[in-house]
Amino acid sequence: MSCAFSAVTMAQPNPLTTNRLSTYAIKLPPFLGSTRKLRPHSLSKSLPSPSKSLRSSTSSVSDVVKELKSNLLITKEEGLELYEDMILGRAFEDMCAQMYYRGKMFGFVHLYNGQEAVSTGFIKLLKKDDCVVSTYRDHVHALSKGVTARAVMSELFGKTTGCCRGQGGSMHMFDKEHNVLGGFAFIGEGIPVATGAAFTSLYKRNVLKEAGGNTVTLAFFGDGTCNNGQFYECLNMAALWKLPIVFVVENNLWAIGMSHLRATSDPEIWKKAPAFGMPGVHVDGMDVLKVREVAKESILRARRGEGPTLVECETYRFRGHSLADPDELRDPAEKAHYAKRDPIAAMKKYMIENKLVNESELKAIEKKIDEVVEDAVEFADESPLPPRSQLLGNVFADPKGFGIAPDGTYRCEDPKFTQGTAHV
Ligand SMILES: Cc1ncc(C[n+]2csc(CCOP(=O)(O)OP(=O)(O)O)c2C)c(N)n1
Ligand SMILES: [Mg+2]
Repeated sequence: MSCAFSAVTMAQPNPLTTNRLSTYAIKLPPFLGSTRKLRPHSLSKSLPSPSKSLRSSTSSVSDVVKELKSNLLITKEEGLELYEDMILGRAFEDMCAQMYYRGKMFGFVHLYNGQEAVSTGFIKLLKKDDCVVSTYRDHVHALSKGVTARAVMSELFGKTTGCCRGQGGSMHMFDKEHNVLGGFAFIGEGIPVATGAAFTSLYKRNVLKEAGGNTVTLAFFGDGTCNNGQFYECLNMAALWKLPIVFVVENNLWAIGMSHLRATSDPEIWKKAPAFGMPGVHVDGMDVLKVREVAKESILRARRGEGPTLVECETYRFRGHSLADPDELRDPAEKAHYAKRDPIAAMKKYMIENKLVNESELKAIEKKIDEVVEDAVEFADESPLPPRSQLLGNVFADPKGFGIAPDGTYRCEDPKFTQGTAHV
């Protein structure tokens, strides 16, 4: 499918130059389970809909993905790897919920349940040197990239054994060894960082002629984030410089309690890509095999030096926005619809029906992962808390600017430090 993306997104007639718009029937991709209908803003009633002409300019890429179905064959080993990674993500997050409610974690904690096919489908194709940039919903991206459950759990417990020595917490997973370049609490904040990482890779390859400078960066972010300016600025820059990056939108249809269909002028995010001269793809984000097919091509495109791709994965979160959210705004019918499309159950069914594995092999994986997660909790619980002297470490590029008193001691070592910093 090497040119599937470009065939769909680039070769369509330009609505600005053709008079025959009506030939290209409006075809909204099915926002599968959403019970919401697009409610036009009152202003738009009197205006011709700009999104209408945009919609008519391209056909749905989900059709292309459907055509791939017959090729969605994986080996047993690949299937088991994908299954194990998704089970790890799910079991880890379920354990986080338990630990959060037992008071072991602090601050906001955003879980990834339901979206596992996106992380697994993309990240399991990466090499160690490739980079991942995430959001505040970042635990599972870090796990898929190879950060250990111990390091992620300890980070959540605020312990020194965490991947950021307990200083980052749930929303700021960072791991140099695995090139996890951060979770980011401000939405959209990670997109320029990912764009910079992709630029670094290109610079190393083309200017410094470094061997191995062929890495790819994946930027993950949500549907709500696509209404932020940084998204557009980075699409422009990445397309202009043909950066080796894939922009992965995890469209779970909601931004906290705001429906994507109410907040976005044209809810089909993938269609924004051709405006920047890059392919845009819409894929069923509840199907790890479909995600993986699209991921393969977009990652390869980036590695071949053909530039960025925008991939919109339609997915759903099975829990509230964060563990502090009672999740009362989403329609129970919508939740039930997506619960039936659980990506883990679907993958299990696929592998068993295709006789790739038997039930007991999958059970063995589930048992192994339960042990990994239990071990992570015990490890995190027993790990030490950071010393007070670590408070300002890694906060300022030059700690002398703030953290060190004129006599050379760390200000945070002052016994009165925690009473407030204004006087120091
Ligand atoms: C710059 C900025 N503005 C506002 C917020 C508050 N905020 C936190 S999460 C969120 C919604 C993001 O939704 P989406 O991008 O769809 O991600 P999801 O939570 O669905 O994964 C907002 C607006 C923020 N974190 N950062
Ligand atoms: Mg969202």
